[in-house]
Amino acid sequence: MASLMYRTAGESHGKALITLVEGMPAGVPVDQAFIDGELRRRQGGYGRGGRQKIETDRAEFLTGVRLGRTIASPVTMLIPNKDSRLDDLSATPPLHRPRPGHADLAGSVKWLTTDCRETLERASARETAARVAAGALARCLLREFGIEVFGFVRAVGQATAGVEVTEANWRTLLVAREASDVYCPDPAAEAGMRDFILAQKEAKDTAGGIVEAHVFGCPIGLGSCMTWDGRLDSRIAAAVVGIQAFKGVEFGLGFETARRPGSKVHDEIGFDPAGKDTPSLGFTRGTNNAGGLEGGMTNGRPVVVRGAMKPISTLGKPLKSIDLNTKQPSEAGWERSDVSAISAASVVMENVIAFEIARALLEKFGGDSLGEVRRNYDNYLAAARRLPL
Ligand code: EPS
Repeated sequence: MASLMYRTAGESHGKALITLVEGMPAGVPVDQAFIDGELRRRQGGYGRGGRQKIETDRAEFLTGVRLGRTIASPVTMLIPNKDSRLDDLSATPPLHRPRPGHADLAGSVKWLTTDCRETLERASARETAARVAAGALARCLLREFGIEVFGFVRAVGQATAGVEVTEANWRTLLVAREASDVYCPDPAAEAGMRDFILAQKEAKDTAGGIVEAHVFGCPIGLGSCMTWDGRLDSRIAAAVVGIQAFKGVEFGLGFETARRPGSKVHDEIGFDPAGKDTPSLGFTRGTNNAGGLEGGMTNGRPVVVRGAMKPISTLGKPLKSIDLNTKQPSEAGWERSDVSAISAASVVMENVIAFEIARALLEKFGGDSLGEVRRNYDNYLAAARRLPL
């Protein structure tokens, strides 16, 4: 049985994006409408450029699924690029003037070329569609165990959503988020976010922001403190900072924990027998400053992650750069892009986190079929409830 992993392939203006997912157990119901819905959500959001009017992303399953369920073989999904023009030099001409903040300069030197296009086509955030497909497929498995993920835009410019997300209110907030074209469930903050993005558009500038995700329903003990790369927070951090343009990640109270004394940080432990049949086994916490992770393991509280995205590096009013062929000063290259992709980034973060949770779930409860995973999951929770054995 392979451990759960995924790879992607594809360039922004190539024929298609491809996702390969290995290690899914047999029998997981594949919710095509949900996966395509996540792909559609990733295409949206205030501040997107012209490309999203061209594409209608949809995952075509090439392998690994029969009659709507996984069959344990590697799953491949194909997302066609309608704006496919990589082999047409007039449509995708060489770009010699690297954009500060983009992969252009480092990639061109690394691969010994002065044509930044060879790097930028793969570095492009278009590739995140393939990651969303992987994460959304993983969520089909997570749902079988009552694990749900909710992501949204927390801050853009000086506007910050004031909402507190809880297990009790997140579905209501989801409805508010769905009604928001910035993917922010706080209407007051949303207006400020939109204003900031519009101001950048008018100034031919760009915007980043902060996105947040909450994972509900994880049993205690996913991840491990035994190895650095078995720590679930380490994996989630890598997955989040691995998203194009992400520069930071924090969990729960995050960087603020470093400024406070321990008594104002750590979440005191209680027990409520009424909750003993839930995945948190009845252990309670008054606060969730740890963001649901202690010692690199889930502790029964929601996993809370924030990611910081820098502004898009293709500026309508280009920054100073040089021409790689002449080494003379020049403006950075410009081509069609987004003013802000922060709403899309919230969808991407939600789904890459989901994939890491699913990977940890299968490491703990792994089996060749969904039924076997479920039995392992149930046996573990039953044993944990019986403690002390
Ligand atoms: C991107 C540039 C733009 C974005 C793209 C990321 O593409 P284009 O050059 O075709 O206008 O739209 O993002 C997507 C295509 C997407 O689907 O998210 C870049 O340079 O990173």
